Amino acid sequence: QEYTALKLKVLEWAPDAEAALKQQIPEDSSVFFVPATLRAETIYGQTSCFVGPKIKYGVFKVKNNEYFVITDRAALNMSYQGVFPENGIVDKVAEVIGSTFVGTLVNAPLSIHKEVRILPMESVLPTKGTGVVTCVPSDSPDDYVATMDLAKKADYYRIKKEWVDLEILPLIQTPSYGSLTAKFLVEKLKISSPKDTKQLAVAKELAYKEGFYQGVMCYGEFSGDKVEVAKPKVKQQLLDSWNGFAYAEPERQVVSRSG
Ligand code: ZZB
Repeated sequence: QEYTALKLKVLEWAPDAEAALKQQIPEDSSVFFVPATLRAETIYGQTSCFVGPKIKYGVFKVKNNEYFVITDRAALNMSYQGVFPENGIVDKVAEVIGSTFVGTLVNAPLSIHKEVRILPMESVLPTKGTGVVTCVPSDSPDDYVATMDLAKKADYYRIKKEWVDLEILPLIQTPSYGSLTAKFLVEKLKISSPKDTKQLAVAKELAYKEGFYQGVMCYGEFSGDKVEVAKPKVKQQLLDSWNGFAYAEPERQVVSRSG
């Protein structure tokens, strides 16, 4: 799988995260949450960024003053893809449980919503991508349902409702599902909870197919282009502006020598 990794720069830490990290990270450094996506063309619609609340993340020093928040396994994979100065070697400066980050404000590159919050999502897999997932509720059924659930139970999740109240704008027009594919499919398949994983997997598959083969961009610089055409262009823009980089997942997992 070749993903596009995005760099979401921390603008303001949640208090717990600040307390956990202030000893380890110099004040003038840039720290990035780094979600991996297969759908670069949807990043205009980022409304938040998810971490698994129980997942263990590392804060890795990438180069002078630049740090990434990702899982250990993603860091190790990246270390063989030219992300760190030395092949196979990573410099972990801190270890933090996902829930600690909730409420942190980050910059979402190219998004309509420039500043978004780190929020918890139970279904984030520690074994896939970077363990960080950017939230695009217009086109990802998982993200749409997670967002609705967070808004409904803001107190339970200990988040502010306004962190999930960002407007969901149409990015991609499709013949079968209109321009808000995720909402359409979630309602059509009567999915009411993030726990409805079977139906969510069906919705995701349908959304991928329709978006890729039939979708036409209705927002952004490549408005009017088919998704197939816009996807590599958005990806290239992200690479050129250093807001993203290619991240490949090995077919067989790399195992660290110590573990
Ligand atoms: C933005 C986005 C916009 C995504 C969309 C999807 C869609 P895959 O491999 O087929 O499941 N993702 C990435 N890492 C994780 C993880 N560790 N745990 C859970 N979800 C993860 O697809 C990869 C996609 O799953 C990624 O692309 C990411 O969400 C999420 F409009 O990023 B995506 C129809 C899907 N639409």
